[in-house]
Amino acid sequence: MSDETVPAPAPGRPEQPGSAPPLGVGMVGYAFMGAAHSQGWRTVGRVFDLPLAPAMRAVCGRDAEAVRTAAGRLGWAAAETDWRKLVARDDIHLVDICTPGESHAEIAVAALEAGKHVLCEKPLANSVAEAETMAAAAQVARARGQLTMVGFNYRRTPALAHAKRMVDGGRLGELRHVRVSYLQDWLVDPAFPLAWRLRREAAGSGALGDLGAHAVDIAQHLAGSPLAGVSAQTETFVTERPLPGEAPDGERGPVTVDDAAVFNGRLASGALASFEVSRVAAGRKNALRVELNGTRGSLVFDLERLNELHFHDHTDAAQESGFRRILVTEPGHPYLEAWWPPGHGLGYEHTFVHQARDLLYAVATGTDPEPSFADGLQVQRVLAAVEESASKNSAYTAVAG
Ligand code: SOE
Repeated sequence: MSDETVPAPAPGRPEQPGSAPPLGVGMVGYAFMGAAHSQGWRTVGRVFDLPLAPAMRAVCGRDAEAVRTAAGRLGWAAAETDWRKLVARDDIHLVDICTPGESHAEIAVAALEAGKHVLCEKPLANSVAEAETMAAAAQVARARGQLTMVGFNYRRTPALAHAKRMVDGGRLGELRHVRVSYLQDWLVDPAFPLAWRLRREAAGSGALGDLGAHAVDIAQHLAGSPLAGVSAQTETFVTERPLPGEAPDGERGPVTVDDAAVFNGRLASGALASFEVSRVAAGRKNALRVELNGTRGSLVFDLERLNELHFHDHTDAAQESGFRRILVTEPGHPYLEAWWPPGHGLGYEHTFVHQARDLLYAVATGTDPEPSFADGLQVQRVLAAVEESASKNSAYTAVAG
């Protein structure tokens, strides 16, 4: 790997749009998640009143030309080709990790040791051991005032943030069921190449870590209770795929992660929880669906209609009760004060703006952002339990006949 710092080709935005003091941000990785996080950093100071102004100082990637182009396109002032150099820069106070899971632990620990705050994309790591190392480093760094956060961005959809308020406010009563599915279909085609997300050494797991991590986080977050145990099945339907750069009928390699996982479990609170995650669910594009049923009511959310919540108030008269749609676009709904007039919805990218906002406030006030590395470690333990259960088939009873 060469070691280069190159200025971004296009002049970036002014570092401080307002009077808030700057917080230097450096990002490692610039593909899909890097672009999404960049959008958050670029926009947050233009929308929210902030105690700290993020200054997008440098983005890092191995390919000098590609990272330089990405820096210009995404709004970073400079490009680095060695993450160790980025992490060591005095003008960078927060490191945002958007690389595949295989490098999360090494970069995060180095950044924490260098005195930086760290935001890390989900899943926190590729294994429980790595996540434990990261959480331990975060705890040591916390004593020095450094903060850590995991990029479970869906907590920051206004509708799910509002759902959390409703659950905490008792509108659902005691939760009985938590039901989460997260379905995509980009792997239905067997000719889709063997990208890094399909290799265990790079991604840790498949739909489980990619989508299941979100599903588990949102279930536990909304319910305010961790999973106590799980029983699981996983499946890899397409076991070989063309190597990247090969023709669809060219050389193939083994898929070493799951295409889908189904699991159920019990929360510590006693609620029953069920999960289904898949990247081969034809027709489902980014369908994160959540349903909560409690003693006083139910809530339903679908990321493909992300400005809506459906609420059934079970205390209504039976003759008039039923699910009603709440359009989460109104004053008083989470994050909405900064955006458009009532009724004008938000999208996927806004969750990254909200994530940046919440992290900047946490840094400014010295409070722990959520979800922390400790929360990310706990999700990692759930994912490991799912894999262990699936591999043992222990709670699987074959149907007689
Ligand atoms: C890919 O399946 C993916 O980009 C996930 O990695 C993200 O976390 C999710 O938000 C959308 O889908």
